Amino acid sequence: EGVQREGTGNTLHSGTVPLGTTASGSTYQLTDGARGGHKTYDLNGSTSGTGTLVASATNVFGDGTTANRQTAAADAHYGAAVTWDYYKNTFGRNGIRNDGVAAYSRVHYSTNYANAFWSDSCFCMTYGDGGSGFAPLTSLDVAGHEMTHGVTSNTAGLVYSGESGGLNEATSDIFGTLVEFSAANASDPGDYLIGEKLRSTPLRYMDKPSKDGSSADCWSTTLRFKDVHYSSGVANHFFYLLAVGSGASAYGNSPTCDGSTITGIGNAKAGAIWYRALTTYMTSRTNYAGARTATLSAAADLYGASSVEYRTVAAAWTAVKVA
Ligand code: ASN
Ligand code: ZN
Ligand code: CA
Repeated sequence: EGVQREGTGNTLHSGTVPLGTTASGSTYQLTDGARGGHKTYDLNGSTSGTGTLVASATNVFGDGTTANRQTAAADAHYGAAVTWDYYKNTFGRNGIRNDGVAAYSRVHYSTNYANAFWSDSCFCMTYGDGGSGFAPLTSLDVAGHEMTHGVTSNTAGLVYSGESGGLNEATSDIFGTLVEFSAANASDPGDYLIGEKLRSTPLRYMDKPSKDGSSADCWSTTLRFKDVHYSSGVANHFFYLLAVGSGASAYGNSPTCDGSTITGIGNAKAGAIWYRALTTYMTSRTNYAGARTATLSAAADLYGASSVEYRTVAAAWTAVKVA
């Protein structure tokens, strides 16, 4: 029910953006009929259920500050839309399960909650308001990161521990970053940092993951014992080298682990290789050695086994010590 409309969101992280809304009676609701019916709910501090579907009399949501409780909803609704469009326009993927059905988003989870998470059981994303130095967790890269956990669950199914867990996390950082780039604007121009809009320092750095103090830049036999958010570093570093290359650039400085030099092939090709590897070759138990094989197979399919793209995949894995 209701008529599809284009509303406006005054977001915290992405400026003023269009939102897919639905007119119902005398109000407008955050229901995006153009993208699988994606809805955004306000939990109002609860940690269960769906709370209230976000509605406005004016078809304008939020004021760009946290003083207005619809601002976080506008960010989340926009993040879901950009992520939907990225997967649809880039890979022809129709939603997280590729079945045309949208997940839903929940904002204002709990109190002072400085995290966000995807859940397969509700098929939904949830965002905390942050607090103590943390902004609401509704930036585009985090939205793309969380929804990508759903894509991974429904494709390779990478187990969330050990090396496969690190690859699962890296897959979310990679596509969260590509989602952010896909909607680059003055408020959020695109970078290889995760969560740079949330606090004074980013959560993670893809160019040199060890800048966070915990993540690994290079593969080792003990990598599998690290938390998945840190063992992801090696694959994030691989992806940065593949897309951008080694050495100083506008986006960072990415020394290789073996002193080699890599010339990047760009985000579009690097993303296509990772997506094909994830959806065609990786399985629930793929480890780093398996990720090398999977991405090489994907690169061979897409560009040929004697292509510069194939050789750069091999060189970038070797550069992070995945032989
Ligand atoms: N935000 C975190 C993540 O998506 C939540 C978690 O630890 N799973 O990785
Ligand atoms: Zn994650
Ligand atoms: Ca970012």
